[in-house]
Amino acid sequence: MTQSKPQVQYREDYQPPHYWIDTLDLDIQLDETATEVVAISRVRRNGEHSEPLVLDGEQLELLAVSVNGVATEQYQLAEGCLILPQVPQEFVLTLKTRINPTANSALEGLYRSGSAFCTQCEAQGFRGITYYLDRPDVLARFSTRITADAQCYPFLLSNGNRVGQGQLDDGRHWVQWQDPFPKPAYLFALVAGDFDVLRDSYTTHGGRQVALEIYVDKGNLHRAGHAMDSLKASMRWDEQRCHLEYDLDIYMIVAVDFFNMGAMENKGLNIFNAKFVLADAATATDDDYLDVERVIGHEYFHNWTGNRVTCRDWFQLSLKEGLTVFRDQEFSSDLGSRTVNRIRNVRIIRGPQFAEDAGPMAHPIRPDAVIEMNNFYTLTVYEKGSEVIRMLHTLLGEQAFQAGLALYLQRHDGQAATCDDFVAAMSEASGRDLSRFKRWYSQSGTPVLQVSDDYDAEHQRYTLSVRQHTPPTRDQQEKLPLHIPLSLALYSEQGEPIMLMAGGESVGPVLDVLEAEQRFEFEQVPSRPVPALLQGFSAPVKLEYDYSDEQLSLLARASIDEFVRWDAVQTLVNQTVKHNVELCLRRQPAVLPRSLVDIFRTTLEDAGLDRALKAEMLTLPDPASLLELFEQVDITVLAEVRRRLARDLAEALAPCWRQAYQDNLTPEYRIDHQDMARRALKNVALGYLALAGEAQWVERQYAAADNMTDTLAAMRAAVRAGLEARHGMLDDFESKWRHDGLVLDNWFRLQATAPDSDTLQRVRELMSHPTFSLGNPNRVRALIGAFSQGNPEQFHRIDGAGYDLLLEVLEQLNHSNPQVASRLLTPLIQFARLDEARRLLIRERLQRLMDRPDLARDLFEKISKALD
Ligand code: B3K
Ligand code: ZN
Repeated sequence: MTQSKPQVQYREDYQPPHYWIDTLDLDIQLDETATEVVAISRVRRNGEHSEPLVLDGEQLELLAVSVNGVATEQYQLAEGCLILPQVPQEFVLTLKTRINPTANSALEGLYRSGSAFCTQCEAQGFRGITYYLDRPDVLARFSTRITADAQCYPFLLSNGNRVGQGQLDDGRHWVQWQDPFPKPAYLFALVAGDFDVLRDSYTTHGGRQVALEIYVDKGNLHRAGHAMDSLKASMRWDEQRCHLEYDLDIYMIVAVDFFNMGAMENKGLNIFNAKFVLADAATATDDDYLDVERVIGHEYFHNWTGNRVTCRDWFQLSLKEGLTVFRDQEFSSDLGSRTVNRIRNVRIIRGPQFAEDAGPMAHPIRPDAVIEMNNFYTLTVYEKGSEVIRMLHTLLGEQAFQAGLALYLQRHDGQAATCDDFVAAMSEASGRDLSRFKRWYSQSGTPVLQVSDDYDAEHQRYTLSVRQHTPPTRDQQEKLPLHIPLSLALYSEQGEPIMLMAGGESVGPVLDVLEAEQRFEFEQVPSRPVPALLQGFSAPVKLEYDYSDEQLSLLARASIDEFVRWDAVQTLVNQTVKHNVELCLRRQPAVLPRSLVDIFRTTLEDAGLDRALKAEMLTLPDPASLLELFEQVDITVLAEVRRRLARDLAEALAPCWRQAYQDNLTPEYRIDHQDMARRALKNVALGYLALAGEAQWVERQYAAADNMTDTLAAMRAAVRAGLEARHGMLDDFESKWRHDGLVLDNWFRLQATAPDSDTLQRVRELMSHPTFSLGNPNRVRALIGAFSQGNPEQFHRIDGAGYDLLLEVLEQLNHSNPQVASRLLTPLIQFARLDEARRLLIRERLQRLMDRPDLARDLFEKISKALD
């Protein structure tokens, strides 16, 4: 909660700390409402100066201060800090503070999750536990002694190794932890509670025996197996692909119900949102299984990219996050389908990440100015950050990339590094000049790549003209040309690949686009080719090339690269949607291009295609990415056009959908790629059958389903198509799963995203459901987040009632959990593509929030930019 005007911090202003802290010994006496923390730091002046020691601290009750064992009153308390004006060169500082974990609804620092205690310290939560130099470039060796009631809290966990424990006379017990690796405070963790524990072990390549422990709520042990398998797979993958091994004797994961985001990579003690740990056939979908694997991998990979080498300051966040997302994407791709993984990641960039670039929060992957750091855990820093790493991988190749990664980790092990350090290591290991490439770190916005071509039949010469520009963003008007890897293939009109020849020799597929305008010439091209541009989405840009329907059909059918096939279908759908929106505005009937129907049919009939890929090819782009095709559009028209197109495809291909459905039934539930792919395709077919009005398939599947994937797919099909049967299914589901919040989140989500005109009213009713609580971020995201971000049509109602609902929720969360509020705000600030009438409605509501005297920093930062 802010009282004074929120301050902007600038990347350029970075200064090394005035003091170092080498060790921190914590003694934490846990109590639900009055936890006492004794923090003993060895402090050392950094260089010659007479600056005071300024420690960060929030919501703390200071009980005692001593320097070298002598109590002192030579200190001042100011907003958010404790100042010690005159301190020795080196000394021991002892602080005693008191905190109230039960009152902590923001879920940052030390808080209660159900009946357990847990922590979340990234980015700046540690200052809610004690006064400290809460910045990532101060690395200390931590030891932690936790004392708590033995009956309520039999497990007392922290980072590192357990080095002592004991029982006290008053029914309390204690455990002492020691972490041998120096770390910044944001990686500190503590958990106390009663759990079931799944235990296993892993022997590293180098022979270290590592105890693996997963802590879950009592009764959930049978849902932890997949997380354990995923952890072992992650450890193996990092050894095999990156030659990186684990470095402690124990690795713990704790699943909690109250968590602001997905999970946290605290050293040796990951804390997870239970959503990304628990999975069994009865309660988890195929996608949930993949998500658990991905997030377990992500947090594990942070042990090297994040923990052993951390960030110098928070502006460098993408140094660990972009790189670790790239690593988890590679992990998922090596274990499953590379193409399907790529498609899913690209959908995120083209939809919500591009929307972020177009909105008031546009920022480079390494931001320049921040008010509230939690606002910068964004799709840009994470997902676009990962695209930047992927481009490096594309430019360098696997071998040089791995050499660069190894050099970076070896050079900066135990340090807090910068993005420049990373690029320098990549450049040195590969010998490549990456100076222009570095602009990807400093420039915000979505670059546009305009490509045109020319074929000279007489000389068999093919020329590509490439122009790049990045439209101005709110934070940055001037943009410079970037180094863009443009992956290209050429096909003959018969669909045969044409070898790329330039300067008399065969050349690779990746063109280095470096200038605002550039031409690339290819020789010995026997006929006018069809170009497959930006293969694999080789750069996070918007591509503009005037493809004909015939060219796209050819690529969709014949490209050797599976991603290109998917992308061609998407482009064809995008072009159809754009055209139909124009027709609709002119009050003319929509069209269903023959080429699109044919491509859908040949895709379904292609026996050689992976079924999971087919499922992706036959899925229409989501509304968010369609929105990005327009400068401005009436969202109702867009939703109507999309729905109409889906219905037309459903009807035009009804026999094919029936066939695909029947061909892909799985006799029993198995979690392997083949069966998951079958279910994915079958359930896409089911969605179309429902739209074609064939309710019997949906009802039959719901009744017979023995797994959550099929159950939810049937419900989703019924809800999306507005089938009468949806009511019975939803009621039945609720009565079966009322006791399980995580499962019931699917039920909230489905209803919140229903196309029905009374959805808003339904969402209001669901807010009074016994399992719903504004205090639990998972519930809030499942109901309010799904409605406002996953149901653009109903959320953006022209009467403004959708906005009012979100506003009410935000006003409450502004007090209790600003971080969650700030994430929910997204659809209200991303109005760039909306029509004038809706923008006005939104602005008026934003202004109401802005006028609040108690507006949290998190919301202030975004709203002030949006209204600017
Ligand atoms: N590093 C954490 C995210 C922390 C978010 C703080 N608001 C999880 C992750 O990216 O792995
Ligand atoms: Zn991360």
